[in-house]
Amino acid sequence: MRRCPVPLGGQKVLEAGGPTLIAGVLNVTPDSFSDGGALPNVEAAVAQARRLVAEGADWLDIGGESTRPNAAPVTVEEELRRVIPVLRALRERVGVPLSIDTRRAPVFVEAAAAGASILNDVSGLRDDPALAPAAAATDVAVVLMHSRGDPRTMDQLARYDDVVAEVQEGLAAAVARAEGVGIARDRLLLDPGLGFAKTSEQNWCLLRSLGRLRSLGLPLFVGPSRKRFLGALTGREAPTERDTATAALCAHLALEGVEVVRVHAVAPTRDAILVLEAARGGVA
Ligand code: HH2
Repeated sequence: MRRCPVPLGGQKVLEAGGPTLIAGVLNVTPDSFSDGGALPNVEAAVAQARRLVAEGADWLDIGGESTRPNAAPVTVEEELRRVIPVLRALRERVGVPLSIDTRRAPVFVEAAAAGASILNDVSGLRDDPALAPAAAATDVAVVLMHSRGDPRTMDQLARYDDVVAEVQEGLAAAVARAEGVGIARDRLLLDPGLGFAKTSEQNWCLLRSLGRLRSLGLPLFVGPSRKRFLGALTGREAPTERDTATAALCAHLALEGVEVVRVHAVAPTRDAILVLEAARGGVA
């Protein structure tokens, strides 16, 4: 069941029954788990953004704080310093919607003014009580991700009796937080939060049960890219060696009807989705 279209900013909408969109990751951080330090300045970020769009990215997700396990917190000032010049530069130069991957209201507010039309909050509006009202005051779409604790504590919090039911409950609570401050339901996307307070087995369990998360009636956004559970399965130690695994999983997710996948390497995922759809007769 697709509850679309979701407005993504500009002319772009997430169409009901449309193709799976690819959100390309643009991390302007020194310490992200797979690409930290790769984009040391605005020019490098713009060049990478253009590459991702040329490879087929439908939107770009800009983040200035690593949320990998045990990542050191950054100050709001530092997060702003990292993301705002990049958003300003991209607004004029790439023709796709921009999301801001942040847990903090002041970063969101400035990011929205600088061109972000989507909020991607890995805390599902849990961390900063000022973030939900700030988002409600705009017309942005909001990705509500399930997580527990914070980057320092999440690995210890991966304990569930029924991971799918508990993630579903957590997402329902996030939807209630959004609706409670007046964010319309048709602006929301839901994300199971792979790797955020989840073991490999719990990630696979969620991936096999996306139908149950669909019962909340909202589009799904899934971010498997280069994560540890893919390394554990394939034996690929280096996160950058996990793009084939990522692409294969994203092609499966596309066939499952997932509306958006978030990836670092856009080209392999785009090709894998096209090939699997063609082989299954999904495209002409
Ligand atoms: N994963 C990461 C960051 N943001 N947002 C959503 N909605 N879903 C995800 O699965 C997700 C996310 C972690 O990946 P990355 O940005 O590459 O790493 P880091 O947090 O180290 O910057």
